[in-house]
Amino acid sequence: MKDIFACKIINGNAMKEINEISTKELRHNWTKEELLEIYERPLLELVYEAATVHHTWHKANEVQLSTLLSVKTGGCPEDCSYCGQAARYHTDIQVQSLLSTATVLAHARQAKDNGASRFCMAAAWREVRDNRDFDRIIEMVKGVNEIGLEVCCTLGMLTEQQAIRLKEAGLHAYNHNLDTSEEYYEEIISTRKFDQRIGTINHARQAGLTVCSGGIIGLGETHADRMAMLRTLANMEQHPESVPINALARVKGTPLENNPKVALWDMVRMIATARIVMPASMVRLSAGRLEMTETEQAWCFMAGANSIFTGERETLLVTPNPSIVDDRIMLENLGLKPMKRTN
Ligand code: SAM
Ligand code: DTB
Ligand code: SF4
Repeated sequence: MKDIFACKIINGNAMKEINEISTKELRHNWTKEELLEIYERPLLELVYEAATVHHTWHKANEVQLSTLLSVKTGGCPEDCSYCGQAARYHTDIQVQSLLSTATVLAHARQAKDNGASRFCMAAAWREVRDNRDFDRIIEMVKGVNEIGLEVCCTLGMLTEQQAIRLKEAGLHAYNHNLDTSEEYYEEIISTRKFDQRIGTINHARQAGLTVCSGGIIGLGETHADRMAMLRTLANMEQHPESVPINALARVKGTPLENNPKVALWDMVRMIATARIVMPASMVRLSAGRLEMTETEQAWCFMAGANSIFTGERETLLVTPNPSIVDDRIMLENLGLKPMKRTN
């Protein structure tokens, strides 16, 4: 009896400690050591803590459904070694110039009918140019906003003026991933610098857009690189409102096509750490879901992921993604429901 009582007190104290962690204010001064210590905790302890933080800050039975559409595909001048859309690699993708506004809006309506609350338009551009294509993107942003979806764009580098134009058209979020750590960056991309990524994120912020920024694991980086990337995000003056965590989608013809598949527990640890250090943000389980079972994805939701890309096209940009039917079944099985718009 005495032992059981003692055990209860110990559990009570442990719970109190976790609750203190999870109700603390947002922090912006994480050290690499702290992040690595979190990431390397015993797995179940880590997931338990991340789940506690998740439950404290969010409705843990809700998942944001975001539909991704590639509005301009392939032919990109950059050399991102993971990307199937870089013109210099010989991949099997179908190059597609900028879609018409009508086509994009038809996809957006379909996405809304399928229960999505967010619509993300992606272009294989190095940067936005002030030309007619950008005028068309502005039209698309207006149209998607009128349909009643939270609009996100990912168009490459951006000036503050361009970000302001997007904001005025009704854009909600700008996606610009760090992709990897500052230290590992030049191993993966040589045609731009890590600082330029930060510059674009700052331009989006200054224009009043929300920021969606995360990265990819499985590029050959170390665990310390992963934590360095998360630290850059977590120590921003304002945390990105959404943090996509992608497992490398291995595209034939790219320099990383033969990289090993990302281990599930690495994905779980990455999501859990992101959840703990940026508790108020949406953490998106992004590329890599098709190679995961429902059970494996459930671990990611348990670890604090609360957003996915889904849609009737069954693709991300150029690689496959689970079907909307399979996703519905999964959400049903896990007792998760689609989140309503956040704004
Ligand atoms: N061209 C723009 C840019 O790079 O910012 C926007 C589109 S780009 C495809 C958006 C993001 O998708 C990249 O920053 C990267 O994080 C992710 N991505 C691209 N290819 C990927 C792959 N093969 N596996 C996982 N994530 C990938
Ligand atoms: C993000 O973080 N992941 C998405 C979205 N933002 C643009 C893209 C994933 C791409 C996966 C590989 C492909 O289909 O090209
Ligand atoms: Fe171009 Fe973006 Fe792909 Fe890099 S990630 S090659 S910038 S489309």
